[in-house]
Amino acid sequence: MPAAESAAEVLVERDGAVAVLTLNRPKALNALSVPVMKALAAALESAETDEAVRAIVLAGSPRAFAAGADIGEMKDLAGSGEAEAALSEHLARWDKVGRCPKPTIAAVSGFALGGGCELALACDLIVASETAVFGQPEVQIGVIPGAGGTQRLTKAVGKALAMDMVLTGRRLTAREALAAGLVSRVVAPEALLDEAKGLARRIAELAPLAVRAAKAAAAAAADRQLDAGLARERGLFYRLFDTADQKEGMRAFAEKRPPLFKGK
Ligand code: DAK
Repeated sequence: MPAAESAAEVLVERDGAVAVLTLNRPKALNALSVPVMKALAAALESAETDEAVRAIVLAGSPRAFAAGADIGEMKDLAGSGEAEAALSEHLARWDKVGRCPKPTIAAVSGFALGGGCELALACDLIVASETAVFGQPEVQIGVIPGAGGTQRLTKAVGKALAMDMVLTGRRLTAREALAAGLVSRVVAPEALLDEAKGLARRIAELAPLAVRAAKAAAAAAADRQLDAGLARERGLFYRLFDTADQKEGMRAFAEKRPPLFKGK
């Protein structure tokens, strides 16, 4: 991988053994559209296969790590069949992050909502800026988290807080996320990238095979029964595309008005 390479949607920077992948769609708060996730998957793959890369930092912009999957791309999907056909390849790219064998660190500043929160949760560690805001607001637009939020969030913060978040869309500040065990460090906004890179460099200096084994072993504890939970979540997510409330919720967002849900 070249030392510095910039694609439109994801910027790739190499700093020694650390690859920094930066989501770069700031005007849409890094909404995770198909092109963004394709670019991220490609950048991740290249960092994974590059033997000189020992740790990966995933970052966003100051205002948003990512405000979720792109609602515009989903809002008119006619039903569960169409949603699954249209989204499964796109959404499988979230899984790539969770399955990456190298240590991954999310550097979160600003909004990490919906699929953005799930992307951060799929990383091994989250370092947050004091401005970070975490949430799973999908229920406010007629769906549920579909990229692991109901599973990984519950494992990270426990049932009570996870239920509060997924049932109401409650957001956590960086300090609340630290107290809840969702993130491991909170730093000033200007220190975020240095902190994440420093952490990545520290990991990159250690014995690579031991690091990989440590990650695999810790993941086995954290991810116990994850696959069954993910499959259940995914099935429920797609089924919601058969409802009028999903259309109403997403269209209302696009039209910048409050949704009117009817339970249909
Ligand atoms: N999608 C598309 N555009 C978005 C967006 C999103 N998620 N979030 C923000 N934007 C766009 C806005 O439309 C706006 O565009 P313009 O109007 O300027 O063209 C621009 O970003 C700035 O946003 P706002 O004007 O809304 O900025 P505010 O500061 O007023 O509000 C906000 C910021 C983050 C509170 C607000 O934008 C917001 O509520 N955004 C939506 C958050 C949300 O609901 N996220 C969850 C989306 S659903 C799956 C994988 C993934 C997923 C599902 C399944 N599988 C593996 C099966 C994920 C689903 C989701 O993430």
